[in-house]
Amino acid sequence: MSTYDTITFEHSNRIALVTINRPDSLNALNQKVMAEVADVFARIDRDKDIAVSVLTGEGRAFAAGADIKEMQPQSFSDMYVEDFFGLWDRFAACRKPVIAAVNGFALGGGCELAMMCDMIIASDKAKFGQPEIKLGVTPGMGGSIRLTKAVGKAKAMDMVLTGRMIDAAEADRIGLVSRVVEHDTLMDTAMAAAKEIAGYSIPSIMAAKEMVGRALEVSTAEGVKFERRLFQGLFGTADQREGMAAFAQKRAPKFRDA
Ligand code: CO8
Repeated sequence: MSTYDTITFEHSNRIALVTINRPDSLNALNQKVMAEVADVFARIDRDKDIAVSVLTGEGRAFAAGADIKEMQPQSFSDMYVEDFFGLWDRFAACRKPVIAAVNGFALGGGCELAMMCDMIIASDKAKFGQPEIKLGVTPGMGGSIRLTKAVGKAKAMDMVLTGRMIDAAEADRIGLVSRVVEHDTLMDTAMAAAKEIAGYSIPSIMAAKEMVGRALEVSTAEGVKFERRLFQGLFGTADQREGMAAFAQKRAPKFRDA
């Protein structure tokens, strides 16, 4: 059951589905959306019955960016002292994987939100862009960092400096998205990927997210060490013994998230 105004939240079979629900403004990300997304993902993080989430948008956008009308009158001190966008860090800190099912426009903060997710599955109608330069500003929710890490300097500079939109095929070609699928199959594909992940052991799912995320932050040597410690740590779980025993006995594993 949803208890939110700007998003909907449901979960079953270890999968949460969160939908940004301001279709009239193309799911523009205002303060309330940010607070509600941060709140629901803190719940998801704590909920032992949820392994993975899918995040999508209602209507023809995933999110067309931060809410320009809400931002327009803000001053430097409003933005800086109040840390106007700070709660998005809480979403990015969710320790369980999030699949972005990008159903349409993912622009500005919307593209940045998709890039905070762990996989991006895009409709063939999706459009990505960092058009902030057209508004006299720049990306502000991690876009300059995450986009550059995802697609390299040449494409990131092109998108950030010109503000041009790219289609799903180009996003796929440059490595911005995990998969592109026909629009009508988007949610089925995203939910099927989530179902596959949800069938695994939560400790290994969380460790996998943590180590791949760390790969973007540290040197190869540090990352390899970090991966090894987490890998070794999983040998303290019953699910490691069960997973490997099930393979040897040619049966499906019964994971207990322990
Ligand atoms: N903010 C507020 N309202 C929006 C936004 C937005 N980002 N995007 C669309 N809307 C509203 C429109 O104003 C319109 O409202 P109304 O019906 O009341 O006039 C409604 O949504 C429908 O939009 P359009 O009529 O413009 O629809 P079109 O199909 O003609 O155009 C576009 C679709 C191309 C997506 C167009 O709406 C557009 O260019 N939107 C703005 C995209 C943009 O510039 N995004 C970047 C915003 S800045 C940003 O994200 C900064 C991020 C870093 C800070 C962190 C923030 C959390």
